[in-house]
Amino acid sequence: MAAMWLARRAARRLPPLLSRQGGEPTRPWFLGSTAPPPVLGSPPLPAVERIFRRGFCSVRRFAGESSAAAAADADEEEPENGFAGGDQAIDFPGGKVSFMAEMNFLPESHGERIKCYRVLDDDGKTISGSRFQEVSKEVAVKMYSEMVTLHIMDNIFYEAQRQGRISFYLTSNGEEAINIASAAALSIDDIVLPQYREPGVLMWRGFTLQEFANQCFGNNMDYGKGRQMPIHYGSNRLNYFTVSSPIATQLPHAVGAAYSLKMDKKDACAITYFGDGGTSEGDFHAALNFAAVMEAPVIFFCRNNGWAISTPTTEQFRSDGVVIRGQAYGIRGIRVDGNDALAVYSAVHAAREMAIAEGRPILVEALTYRVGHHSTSDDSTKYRPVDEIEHWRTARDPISRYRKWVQGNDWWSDAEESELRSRVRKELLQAIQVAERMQKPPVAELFTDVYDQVPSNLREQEQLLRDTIMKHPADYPTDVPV
Ligand SMILES: Cc1ncc(C[n+]2csc(CCOP(=O)(O)OP(=O)(O)O)c2C)c(N)n1
Repeated sequence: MAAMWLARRAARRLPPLLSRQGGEPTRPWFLGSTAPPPVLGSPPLPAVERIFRRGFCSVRRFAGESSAAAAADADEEEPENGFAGGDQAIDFPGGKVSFMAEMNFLPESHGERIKCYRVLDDDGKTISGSRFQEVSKEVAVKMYSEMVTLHIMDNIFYEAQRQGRISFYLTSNGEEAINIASAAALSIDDIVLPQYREPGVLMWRGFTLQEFANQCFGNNMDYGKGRQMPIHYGSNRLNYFTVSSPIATQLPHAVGAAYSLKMDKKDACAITYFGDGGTSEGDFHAALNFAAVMEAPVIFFCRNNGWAISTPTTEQFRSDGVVIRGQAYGIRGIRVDGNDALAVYSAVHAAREMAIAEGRPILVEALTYRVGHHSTSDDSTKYRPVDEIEHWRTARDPISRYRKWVQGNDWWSDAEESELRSRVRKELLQAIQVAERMQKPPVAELFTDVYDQVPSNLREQEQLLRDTIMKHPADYPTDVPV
């Protein structure tokens, strides 16, 4: 009976919506939209109207209502959603859903953009009323020192590439706070699955400048045995998966790693980093969905730096950034100022606690800007204005902003600053010299570590490579033992 009544009420509400006179419907068509509602029903009759008229009429026929009975209902008071009575919701698979009589489409946006959590203002002062995780002097100073170290390492390795000493490099310029502050909020037992612009996380965990240099020079001490391009760092010891250049492939892996931590009842989570460009990959969506339904303790950390090589975010997605998408998958999230070390630290600290204690994924979107070129293979001045880059490099620099706060607490001095900078520079130049002089892994290593027993086709390839090197020695590096 209730269903019949619902159908009758729905049918009765149709005429104003589909008015042939072209008058305004009585209710907003698109929730929250400022655009005028479309007027359906102006001649010629649009297909959608024909469908709805047919649909609603057939419901009335099914309900077996007479027009007299419908007319008798006409004066009844209407509730807000167009329905009255008890049966306004049905247990569909997935839960109870209420009905509405209006054909209201969900809006494409909420109008106002999701707010961004921030602790430090542009001058490095804590914003009044801001809530953040306390940091000890020791941690605060280590965070600052490592942000500076990362910046210097980037500049020196970048130069080394320009001098032809390494084949490739990619900086984290402008994203030092994201790197170091997020790492500082984690525990060493948390498993990191990086993209490629997060070497600071590894640095925080104790990867030495010499280890960074060994990887970039692909020498005998490189854990990847020289088989990868520079910047593909990884460390078993430090729970840091080897960098994955194919975008977003690390995200589903992170969900699996997090789920295994949960099964083992470990007091740890997984964290995976990715850029705004990575969110267009299918792996991003698969990973978020899996994490939500499996209740995996994983932190999805998106570095939304505005650019995916030359693709700006306006061409990447039309959603309000990335954090909003968490909701669609049933994942809690926060948008944070990625150039504010204290905000990043506090958000990741809280995310980690929730992920582990409640067994759930958390999405963190850090808003920032890629100050450097995408990599040494890129010239970003070809596709974005130089003054935009300069603005972010100077006025919005996360390092100087955080320094003001640390120095404002009397935890840092100008003398310490110059001592740090000259020490790190010296250590790096020394590390590069050592790495450069060290022998390269022998050719044979190219074919190991995948199969327990090297299969015959790979042995053939190895022989072919040796023969080719012997035949054309000038085309091959002399420092790789054949
Ligand atoms: C699956 C895949 N597609 C394309 C590429 C080429 N590629 C390398 S980096 C990059 C841009 C990634 O941008 P984003 O994820 O925003 O990270 P960012 O470089 O800005 O830190 C692309 C498209 C790739 N490495 N992997």
